[in-house]
Amino acid sequence: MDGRDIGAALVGNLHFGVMADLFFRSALLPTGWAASVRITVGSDGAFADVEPDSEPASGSDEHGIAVPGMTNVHSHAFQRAMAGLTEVRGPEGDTFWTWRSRMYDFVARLTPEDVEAIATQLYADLLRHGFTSVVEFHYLRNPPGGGRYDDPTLMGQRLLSASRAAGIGMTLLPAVYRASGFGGALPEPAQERFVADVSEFLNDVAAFNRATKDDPDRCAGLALHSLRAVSPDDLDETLRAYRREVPEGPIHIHVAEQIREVEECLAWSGARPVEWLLANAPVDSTWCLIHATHMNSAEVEAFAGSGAVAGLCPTTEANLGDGLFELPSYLAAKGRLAVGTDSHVGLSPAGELRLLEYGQRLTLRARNLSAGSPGVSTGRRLIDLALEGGSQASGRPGGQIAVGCRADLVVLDDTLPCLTGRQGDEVLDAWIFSGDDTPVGDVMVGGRWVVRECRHVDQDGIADRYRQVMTALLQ
Ligand code: NGQ
Ligand code: ZN
Repeated sequence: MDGRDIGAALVGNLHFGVMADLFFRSALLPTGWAASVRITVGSDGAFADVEPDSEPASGSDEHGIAVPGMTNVHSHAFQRAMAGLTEVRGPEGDTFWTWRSRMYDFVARLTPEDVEAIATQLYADLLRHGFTSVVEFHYLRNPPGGGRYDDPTLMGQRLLSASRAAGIGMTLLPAVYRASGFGGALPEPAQERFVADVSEFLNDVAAFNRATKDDPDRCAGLALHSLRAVSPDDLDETLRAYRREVPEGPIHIHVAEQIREVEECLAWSGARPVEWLLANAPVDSTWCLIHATHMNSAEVEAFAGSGAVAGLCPTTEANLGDGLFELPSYLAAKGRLAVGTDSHVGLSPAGELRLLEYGQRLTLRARNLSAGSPGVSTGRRLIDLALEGGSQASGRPGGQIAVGCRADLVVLDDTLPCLTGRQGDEVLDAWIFSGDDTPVGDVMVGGRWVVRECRHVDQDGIADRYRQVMTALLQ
């Protein structure tokens, strides 16, 4: 069953113009927690009506606790297939850079069919944990060894197909990748699968914009892989052309993830990566800076003031030995954030937010550091920030259960032990801080149920295909 079939099956049961008529014991609305909430979804897949203190309509579904669906702001889908395969110590000390060599070896074998099967399984798993959309930072562009596919956008089209099959919302960002180091150093042989001319990347953006034009659950944008992979001239040329076509489209870039990257940037330019980027690119609220781990206090202030979003990926950052984001000072400066699962060693919003807070607790030896003010729940604050920042960075407004927004929501099952007796924000704190079992019961994207009772609606078919692909890859 693909995404379209899921929708057709559902519309068939309801009267014309309404895709779903739902009732929740409680729901997190823009105004806060509300009880006895009746929600109608229009045939366009957007919320048509949200009524607190209501009675359930006769025949309408009754559910537990509704919270807005969250955007996963950073994904390289293919890396999911390597999770757990890079944890054996190598001959020298293992680092981000030795991991990257292993990743390049793995990438060398992947076909478009492999990537589609891996991405579909990943997206189904992300949905099961409560992400309703994903920003795919797409740089595995060319065939093994280099060259071009007949359709140079093939890999990106496969990612879009995977998102449709799983039923997850998507922002597809083709990533400009031109160089192997600061200042335009020639790419390494292993990077031939990623590189192309600036004009080719701009064609990718145009093609993905066309492919998603009539799809309210998908859109395209632009990524710049990193300041290591894009020289200042290429950056200027790309941004000028992109802005002519898409004045408000999202722009994402990896920045300042590793100390070595900071040192190389300083040696090249005299400035640190975040400092250089803010001084040399028009960073504003359409931008999302991925990781931004290593910042001094001036960079923290300037980044927060730009209105851009910090795309934080705590489980991958921990796995790769990156370091800790400057969270307290960034939040004090009113910085915006979102979370992503990046290499997919974690799959859940709760897992990312928990590690974000725990990293700070471990280093600062204190508690509830993200909450900001007395009386505020840590889980609520983190979820509010990630919903708002995720929606901003995705270029697809949402992250709210409100009339007119896409009907993306997550139903937490309050019959489970971990949520027993929890009220209001305690539900969110229990979701994040009570362990690994996910209380996500059902998930809706654009008005379609894609997860029911903890299972993806096409779980078995997706897993069969994934198993075939992985068995062949790993033999
Ligand atoms: C990536 N991943 O593009 O997959 C990168 C590693 C690089 C993360 N930065 C490659 N987590 O940065 O050169
Ligand atoms: Zn990344």
